[in-house]
Amino acid sequence: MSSFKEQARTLLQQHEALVSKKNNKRANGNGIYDCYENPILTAEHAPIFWRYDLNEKTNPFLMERQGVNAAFNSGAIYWNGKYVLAVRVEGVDRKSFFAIAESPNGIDNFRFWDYPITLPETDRPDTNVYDMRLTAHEDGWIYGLFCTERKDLTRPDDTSAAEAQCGIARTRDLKTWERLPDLITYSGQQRNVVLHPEFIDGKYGLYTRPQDGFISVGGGGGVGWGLTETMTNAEVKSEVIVDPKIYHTIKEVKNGQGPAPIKTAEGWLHLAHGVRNTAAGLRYTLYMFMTELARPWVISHRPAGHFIAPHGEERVGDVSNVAFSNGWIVNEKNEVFIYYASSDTRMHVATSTVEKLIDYCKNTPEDGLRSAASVAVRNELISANLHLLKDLV
Ligand code: M1P
Repeated sequence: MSSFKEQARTLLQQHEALVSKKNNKRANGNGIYDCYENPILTAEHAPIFWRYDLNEKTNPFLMERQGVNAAFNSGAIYWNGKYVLAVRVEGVDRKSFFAIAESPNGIDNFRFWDYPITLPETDRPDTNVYDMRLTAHEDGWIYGLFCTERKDLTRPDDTSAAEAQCGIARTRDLKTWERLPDLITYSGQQRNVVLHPEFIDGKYGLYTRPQDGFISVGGGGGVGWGLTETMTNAEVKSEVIVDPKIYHTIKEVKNGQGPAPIKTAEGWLHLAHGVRNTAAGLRYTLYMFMTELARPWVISHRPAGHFIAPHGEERVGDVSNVAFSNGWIVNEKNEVFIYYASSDTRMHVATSTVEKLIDYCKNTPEDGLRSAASVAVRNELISANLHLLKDLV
């Protein structure tokens, strides 16, 4: 065999070993969810044939011709018994695109479909697309709402000036996608827009995140809520902030809805990200809240603090100190698979159950917003526990 063939075969074998690696649960979970030893998707999970020209004549050095930089912020859906992610894949050219990866068990063996999603453009082409939220809506369509980023044409001399808006596409098979006009709102820019899965009085409900600038939300921000008559020309005429950013909390600088909420008998479970500033830069963590069943925009339970924060190796990546989620899955056994990315680089899973997440939301104290209030609520726990200790040791 030629050395080219041998090298190519080695690449394929190494890739297969990575993709088929078993992912074991980590010991010593926190009772709320379990974490796993390995990331479920990385840049190296991208198929070899996406990256290398495998023709010896045109690529005698077997060079990686089109490198992949990261695989992160993935939408998720339970689809024909498979755990399916719409992954944000970022090439080394910094352009993101969406690609479907599926797994038989939700924890390992995620494999990309052969081709990334071919996403039609609008009349104003996207420069970059990312962070798709998948919603199987009761109207029968699967919607993918994502951020479409374009140059801010009002600032032609600033090569970093960008504009974020909500792009919308829909599909019935995750293969063929129909692009719809971008969402119209009256709030400057938008990112982290998520479609609620059920009609509200015959209208579509959207969680929004109004922002004044591209990175900074400015005077805007918070998780917003609005209604649109149609998704084919979606327009939210008025937005209300249902979960504001708050001083000296994990969502002090900005926040945003994660995936579409999960419906339970006791209300809707929500996952979101909150951002605070530090001397080392922004820190993104995930938090949860619950909303009323009939009014999914009204919060009923607000556990304090973060639910998932980047830990260990997760803390380092292209944008360090970031945990971000835009996808989770509940299966027929009410098990919940929380897909989160670390540091804009790779994907992980944490598993829990609907029952545990409701318990977490209902029984974790709210943020008292002052150190003294935090001490008071911790003292309640300590005094209730102290006389129980002797029975436990
Ligand atoms: O880099 C961290 C995240 O930053 C943005 O999120 P937000 O709009 O809340 O600041 C997004 O670009 C997201 O993709 C990214 O993970």
